[in-house]
Amino acid sequence: MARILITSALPYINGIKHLGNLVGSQLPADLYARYCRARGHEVMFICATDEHGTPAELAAAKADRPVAEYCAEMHETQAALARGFGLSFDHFGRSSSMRNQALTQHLAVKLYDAGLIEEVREKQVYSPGDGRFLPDRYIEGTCPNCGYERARGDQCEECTKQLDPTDLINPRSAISGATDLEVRETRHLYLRQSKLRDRLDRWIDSQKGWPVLTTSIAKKWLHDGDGLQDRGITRDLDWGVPVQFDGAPWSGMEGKVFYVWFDAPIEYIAATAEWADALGHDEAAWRRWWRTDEGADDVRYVQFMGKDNVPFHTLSFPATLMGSAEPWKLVDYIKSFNYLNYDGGQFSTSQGRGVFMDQALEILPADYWRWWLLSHAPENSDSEFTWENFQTSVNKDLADVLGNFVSRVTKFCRSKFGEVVPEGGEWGARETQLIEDLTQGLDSYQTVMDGMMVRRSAQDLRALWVLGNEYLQEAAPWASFKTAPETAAMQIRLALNLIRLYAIISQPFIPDASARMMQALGCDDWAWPGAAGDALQALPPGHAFTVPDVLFAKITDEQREAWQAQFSGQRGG
Ligand code: B3M
Ligand code: ZN
Repeated sequence: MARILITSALPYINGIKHLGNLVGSQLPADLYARYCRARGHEVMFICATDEHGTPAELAAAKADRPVAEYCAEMHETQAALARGFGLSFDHFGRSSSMRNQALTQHLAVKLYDAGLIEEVREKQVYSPGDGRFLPDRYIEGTCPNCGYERARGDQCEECTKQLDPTDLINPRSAISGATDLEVRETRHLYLRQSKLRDRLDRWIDSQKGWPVLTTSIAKKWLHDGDGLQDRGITRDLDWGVPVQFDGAPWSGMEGKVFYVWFDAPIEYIAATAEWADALGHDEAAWRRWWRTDEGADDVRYVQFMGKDNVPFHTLSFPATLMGSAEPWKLVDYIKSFNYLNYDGGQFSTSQGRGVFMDQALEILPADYWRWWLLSHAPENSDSEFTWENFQTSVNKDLADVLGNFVSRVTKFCRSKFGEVVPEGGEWGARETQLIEDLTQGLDSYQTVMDGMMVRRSAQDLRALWVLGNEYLQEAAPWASFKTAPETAAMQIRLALNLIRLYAIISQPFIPDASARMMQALGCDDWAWPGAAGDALQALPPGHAFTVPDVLFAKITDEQREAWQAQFSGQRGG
């Protein structure tokens, strides 16, 4: 049994997330967390809302609400949607928590003590029309790297380059559109990341088996020059972690807060402390996950995120932790994702394009979405959601393959043997063959799940479902029942046990359906199968079950067309 710390990138507070966001971090992280728990590991699965910075300010202003209230409400909304999707966080925290404030300020002091923070007089964009300094995200313009015309002052969404606002070509205010921007002088704290370049470089080199997507982005920022420039970690904003506080080694920083990307990853740690607080545990309870001097040296730490977040997790956050000279646990493996597109274009929060988490759950239960999203996760390249593809995959995989197996087996048993597991004789040659195939299939499934190969895992799981259908087709208990009812009984006993095995191994993908299968089987022994042959003996003859309601309803052409039309434009309301 291992101890596994899992964090998902923190969703911004600025609105309900779309399915592209979901599949880029929270959902695959949940898949892995559920799997690790099912395998008997001790898991700490952490997520939180990322509540600071200009995204929060802008969204609150747009909603005409005080930012603190806006964040509190939107946090509850996002937490409810996370529950709706079955995301099994041990804690869903808030980066605006006092825990995060204290830890962010603490780490800043440690970095200062280590000579890694300096005060810099810098010139910053001021908008006379808006009457304020414009933080990075309030400035839009053309990316100097790729020419994308709607790049923001902190990062180009198109090419992932981290930017400074003054890099932008033709900059304009994102608040008012004003182009009469001036540059004025102000003071900020800078993190001297460049001093850590060699250490980071060696650390990244020492990581074994990271996905190419992760290391290539990290290496690019280390070696293409400007990824590891010293960066300002403070901003002229009201909402955020205050830079001036009791015991701060600097002065005159009133009215400034830490940059959102400085405090957001620290919230991974702080949210674990929030978890301990919520459960009334002591400090040691969370520190054993994060302090290598207090037990975290045997923790395996895995992060999930979209590719645009990789530079912050491979460079900036490790720089914060290493630079503090305190024994914080660093990430062991970063699983990163490309983008999911929507029906010939991009999902877009600002343009309300695509399907959002709340809308998805209004249409269909979470498992339908979980299955499609995970089995089409944008791992090796971008992938695309289309309604046709969604319909096909739900109808074929979930309804025809898994759902149909469960329904045929339970109904046949009820009609011939009643709602109890029948006895029958010993396994024959066909059953032995099936057990061999299941053993191989399970082995492969576990290997790819361990390796977080999300699509491959879905394929392997589906292949295991297919084995059951093939078996049923060939064994044909409805035929054997006529001539050899004992054989039919044995076949159905195996098949009922196979439903249990499917429930257990499918649970990381489709937890609700799995729970319903187990409930119908009257079983709460979720032990992960060791040897397939043993697992198929778990439900003994005479064990009572019930026939479950339809597990997965097929999506009709009419439904598909209606949804296609409903989601073709911008999100209403
Ligand atoms: N909120 C960006 C995003 O949602 C950011 C992630 C923070 S992870 C510490 O893509
Ligand atoms: Zn760009």
